Amino acid sequence: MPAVDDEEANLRVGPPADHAAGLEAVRLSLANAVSKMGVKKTARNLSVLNQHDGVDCMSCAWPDPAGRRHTAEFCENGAKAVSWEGQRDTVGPLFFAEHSIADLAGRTDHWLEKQGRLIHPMIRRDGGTHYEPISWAEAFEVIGSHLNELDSPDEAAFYTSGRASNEAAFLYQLLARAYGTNNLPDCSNMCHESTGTALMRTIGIGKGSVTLDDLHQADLIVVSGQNPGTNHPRMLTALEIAKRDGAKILAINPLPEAGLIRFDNPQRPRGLAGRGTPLADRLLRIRSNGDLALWQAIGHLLLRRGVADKEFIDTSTVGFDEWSAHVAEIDRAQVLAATGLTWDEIEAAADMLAGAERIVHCWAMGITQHRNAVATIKEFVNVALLQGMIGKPGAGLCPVRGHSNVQGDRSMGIWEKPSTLFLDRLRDEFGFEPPRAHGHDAVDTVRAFRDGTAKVFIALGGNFVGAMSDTEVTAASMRNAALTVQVSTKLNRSHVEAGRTALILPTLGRTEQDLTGGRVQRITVEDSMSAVHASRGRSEPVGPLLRSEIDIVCGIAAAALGDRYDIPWGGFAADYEEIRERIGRVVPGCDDYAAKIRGGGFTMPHPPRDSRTFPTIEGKAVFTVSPLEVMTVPEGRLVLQTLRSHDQFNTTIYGLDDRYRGITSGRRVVFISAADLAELGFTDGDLVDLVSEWSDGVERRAERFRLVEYDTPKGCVAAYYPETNPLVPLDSQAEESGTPTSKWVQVRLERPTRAADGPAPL
Ligand SMILES: Nc1nc2c(c(=O)[nH]1)N[C@H]1C(S)=C(S)[C@@H](COP(=O)(O)OP(=O)(O)OC[C@H]3O[C@@H](n4cnc5c(=O)[nH]c(N)nc54)[C@H](O)[C@@H]3O)O[C@H]1N2
Ligand SMILES: Nc1nc2c(c(=O)[nH]1)N[C@H]1C(S)=C(S)[C@@H](COP(=O)(O)OP(=O)(O)OC[C@H]3O[C@@H](n4cnc5c(=O)[nH]c(N)nc54)[C@H](O)[C@@H]3O)O[C@H]1N2
Ligand SMILES: [Mo]
Repeated sequence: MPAVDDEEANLRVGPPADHAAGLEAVRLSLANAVSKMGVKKTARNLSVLNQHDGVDCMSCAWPDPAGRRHTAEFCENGAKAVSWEGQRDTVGPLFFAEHSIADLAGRTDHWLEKQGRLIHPMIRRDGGTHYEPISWAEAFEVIGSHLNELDSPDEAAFYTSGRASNEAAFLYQLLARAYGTNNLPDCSNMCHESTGTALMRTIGIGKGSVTLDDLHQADLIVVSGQNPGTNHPRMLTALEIAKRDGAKILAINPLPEAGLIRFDNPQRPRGLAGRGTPLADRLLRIRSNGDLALWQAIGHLLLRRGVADKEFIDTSTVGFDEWSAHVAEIDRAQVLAATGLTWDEIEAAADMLAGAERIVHCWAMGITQHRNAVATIKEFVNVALLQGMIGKPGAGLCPVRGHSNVQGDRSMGIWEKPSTLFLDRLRDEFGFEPPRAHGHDAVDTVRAFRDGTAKVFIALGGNFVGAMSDTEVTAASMRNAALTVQVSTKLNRSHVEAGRTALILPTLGRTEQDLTGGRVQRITVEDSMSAVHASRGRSEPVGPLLRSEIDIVCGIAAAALGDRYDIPWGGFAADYEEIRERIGRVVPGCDDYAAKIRGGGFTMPHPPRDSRTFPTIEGKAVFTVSPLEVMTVPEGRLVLQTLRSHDQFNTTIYGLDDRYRGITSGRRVVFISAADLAELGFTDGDLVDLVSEWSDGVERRAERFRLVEYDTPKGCVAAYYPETNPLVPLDSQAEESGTPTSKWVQVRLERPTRAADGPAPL
């Protein structure tokens, strides 16, 4: 029996939870940590998590409180991330001798990662069936010679996942640009790219404008398209603090996510006992992609009620007249069709905004991964500008980032579209002329390998094949590469769907002590609210051959560039302070970086937040007009959103449960409304294939999912990623930002084509 079906054999479905966290979460996180790491390592790792001079939790980018911290300043899912990294099992040469790549390719993502930590550099030589051990020196030579044989530097791509430290990211972009390309795709391209695009245009900087204090002081917090109970559990503490001071919460989500309803804070005695604090005062159960229409309607209603911060609009913005003329003419029927809400519900939401003085708008993937995501975010901005909610205490825009250092990586220059200012400063510091042409983002990278115009793929972390859309196309494009290099901690899909020559380079995790160059090294990270600080791992590395990401980047750079420029790669690896000195001279907003880090960290400047100055072309904040378009699907078709369970970190599957949604021991489920079940002639428990439909006529199929009757709006279904990534067409992208539309895939349901004992899908 194949691995996939085995894993799903015990799938059970129960009622969803009505609140998040609590005692159960503490019990589960500790039991899990001890089983993975043992008692001593658990104590060592968890006691320093998110503490001053401790380890920055790598589970998400939520900020740490400024003053006094709890002794347990982490959440259930942070503890899972730490245990997963700290796992004692290892995957070395013996494992790879036993398992051919073809064998590994037949395993699930869960199985692959569960095998343990990678501890030896490995190579699949051209034509080989297995990975074989290789020395670090030869691995670097292989990379150097491949890079130096390319016809153009643009035939290489340098991918980054958002866990890389600022130091590693800074050197990595330096390597790519000194080598000669801006092909620096990253996980942001699949994540908050739409946010960056919308905010750059409207407020002049692609980052959120709030601090944690602002959240605590807000009197209304809007949470759109986000499931904080699972993905940013420590945000619930901030919501609870704000609520205690009288704040209201407006949540907008197709699903009644447990963490939006009630929070049972495990860090407080009351939380341990009861069912905690009710969170959302109003939960708008919006249809997928209804948000643009909703925010235009809210803008319309606020204007009609005369709500406007006239002084702010006059002094600090442009475009108000055009925007207000546009939303004055709202088509109610269109809004109701798009949102699936009643007009009364929308009025009630507008009342909440009209009655508030300090509003924070939060959002995540439910907003950014849609075709019109950029327009939707611009609409939040319009409403925030109308009410003057930027650059004042207790108010602002709060895109909630995913990976723990995804924002820092961007600050450090991981971007395929770098600014002229950044490149000029890089040139002045290092004395070479960086390439100016924009590079490939994630989707363009797949296209380039598919079409053979790119040949060498290097990944600083992540799981490009597992995380990207259109899995079959992405996997085939990577198999087309002459060389793929994965700097990784654990085995994943990208190691088995790899180039003709393929390298796996094992690296230290953030919880591990980094003694590169014979000294205790720290790295630095930036959180979702632009606070930058150091992190230092404490536990002993799982193997003696592991190298830090920084050391690996320097090794690649030395092999590829030799002494082409006067860049002291060896010196950087020996002392990370040297890297921080350079960051301070190159990265805008990071003056005296090394000194500030030694002093405990700092918050990056943000002109709109700090002084209501807007570095846009107009020199002011910009109201923008977006046509209202209602996205629909034909009769008998459904809109699929692909999301995370409570037991995964992106493509890393910790376990097969989704406690808050009532799922145990399985992941191949589709959440669907009773009305759709009835209309389409299915019942709860039926097995179906999901078939996505796209204008290219290609049939994309994900097989054998169990239907789960669930409280989701009619026409809108949900299933987990990455299992559903084969359904997202490569060309289905957000306008302007290029993000794959992971929250909007048109599908139909079919009775399974494959018998239970047929060959398994991936
Ligand atoms: N434990 C854990 N933590 C994580 C991660 C993880 O996988 N596990 N991933 C990290 C990363 S990289 C990221 S980016 C974040 C992701 O954090 P989230 O954005 O919370 O992640 P998703 O699971 O994709 O959830 C999307 C939410 O948007 C809702 N939604 C879907 N479509 C729409 C829509 O059209 N409109 C509205 N209003 N809502 C919609 C869904 O119902 C769901 O609640 O979390 C980070 N933190
Ligand atoms: N359908 C669908 N697709 C999506 C999404 C979705 O909601 N739906 N979400 C998208 C989003 S928001 C994101 S951010 C991307 C995520 O895309 P990625 O960031 O590429 O993927 P991850 O699953 O986070 O990467 C997991 C791998 O990272 C490696 N790793 C872990 N820790 C470290 C470390 O410290 N150093 C190094 N070098 N490697 C490490 C391990 O080998 C592990 O297997 O996926 C995107 N894809
Ligand atoms: Mo993300």
